[in-house]
Amino acid sequence: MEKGYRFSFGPWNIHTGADPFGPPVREEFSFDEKLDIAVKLKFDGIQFHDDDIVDVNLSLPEIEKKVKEIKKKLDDRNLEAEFVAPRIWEHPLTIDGTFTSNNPEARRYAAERTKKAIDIANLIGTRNIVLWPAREGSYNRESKDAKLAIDRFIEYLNRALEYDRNIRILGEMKPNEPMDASFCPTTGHFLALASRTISPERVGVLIETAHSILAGLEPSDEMGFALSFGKLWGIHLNDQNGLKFDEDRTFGIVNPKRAFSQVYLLEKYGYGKNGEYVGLDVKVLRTQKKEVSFKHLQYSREIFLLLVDIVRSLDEAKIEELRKIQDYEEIDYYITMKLLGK
Ligand code: XLS
Ligand code: MG
Repeated sequence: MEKGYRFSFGPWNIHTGADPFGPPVREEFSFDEKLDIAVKLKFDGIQFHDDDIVDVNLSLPEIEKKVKEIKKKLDDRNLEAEFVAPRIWEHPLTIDGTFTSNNPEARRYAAERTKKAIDIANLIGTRNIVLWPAREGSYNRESKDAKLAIDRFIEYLNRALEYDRNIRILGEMKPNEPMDASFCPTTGHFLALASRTISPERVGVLIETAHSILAGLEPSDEMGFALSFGKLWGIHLNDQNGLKFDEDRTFGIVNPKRAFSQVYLLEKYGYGKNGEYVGLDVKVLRTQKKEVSFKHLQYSREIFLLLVDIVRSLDEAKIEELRKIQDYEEIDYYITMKLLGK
């Protein structure tokens, strides 16, 4: 814990630099090395996809054995699994999505794979299931039925909630990529959908900075929305330079003021006090050499903590007063000067 916050990242955040347009440019760190990097950089938790932990095609006893081994590696390093996310978007059956696919086999696959992810989550010691519905959208409007897609989305969530009465689902919504348009593009959409499930109290959100920006929204406003509903159970902090592809840059590196706004709100409403992690989802620049390919994690954490200091140094009464007289020019100047160290 530093300044009251616990930090996490996923093993995919340290990678070889392969992208849709080119091959790897660095050697992969081993799983154990990645855990050691987490310890060295003072992280407390690891985020997982189901298959980051174990080959999901193994038999149940084999899965149990393997997950136990991984759990021991975490315990030995004083690390915790923050969540498990079913990676439902890579199977050949799911080229056009899973639970919204027109192919009933793909829909069945989604349900089964998610049950497996839930079993793995239980074994690794977390009740948090993160759902990024990668391909649950369309390339062109008439390819799928947009109303039916939402009904199927709810049915999928219900099956998971029913399968295990203890898990919680954290929806991580994203408006596009790889699809042209996602059926459930934002936090608000997902919470509306959650209210129609069999256990709305076990459905919340994980908000990723870049995803909000890609939806043309302010990440801190999305966070405020979820906080007001008591539903901000996870975050993926990063940064993004406008409406492009999902860049997953170091937190605060593109737009420090936007990063500040997120920390300001998280700090004000006690994010983390119920065990929530400050999660990162950041990509290494392709140009980094292997031995310096985790600076994005180190600096994201560092920038977050520096912003916490700035937030804590603010004269809240002054901000309240300026809000009262509606002198927003002065608020902007005050905060900008603080960010510039004045
Ligand atoms: C992709 C998502 C993904 C999730 C985990 O855009 O951010 O990485 O965080 O499935
Ligand atoms: Mg993410």
